[in-house]
Amino acid sequence: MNRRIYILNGPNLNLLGKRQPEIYGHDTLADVERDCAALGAELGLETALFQSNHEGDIIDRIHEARDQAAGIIINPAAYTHTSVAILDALNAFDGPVLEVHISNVHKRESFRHHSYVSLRADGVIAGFGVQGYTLALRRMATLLA
Ligand code: DHK
Repeated sequence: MNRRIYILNGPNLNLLGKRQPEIYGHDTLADVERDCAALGAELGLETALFQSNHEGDIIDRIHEARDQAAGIIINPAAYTHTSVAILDALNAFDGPVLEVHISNVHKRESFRHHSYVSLRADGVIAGFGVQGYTLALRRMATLLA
């Protein structure tokens, strides 16, 4: 069985560690990639992390996941709150989908309180910092067991 997990990240997350560290922390996306790969090895999961600032690129990765990945962990960043197209793409993926937000979006501006992706996600993590990615990976291992 395919044990590959796609970890997809939306706009501005390439600046993780440099951008508003008081909100998003000091760890970089490379740190997240390394931590997820290490935990994935323990859990018997192969991780593949992608980031794009472009909605269509994220949709293309979700389409690719249909036959390349067993599950998707996604932080759509600002597209969380705007993208019906990403929701539609996730609805065309059969495996588990877990939604991650580094910050506690519910403690922030009201426009961050609504998520299109939550209509598809099997679970949501918000406000756990970058630790949310590894927590989601642990949950993914349980869902795929
Ligand atoms: C990241 C972003 O870039 C924001 O647009 C979201 C999310 C929250 C996060 O907390 O990871 O509103």
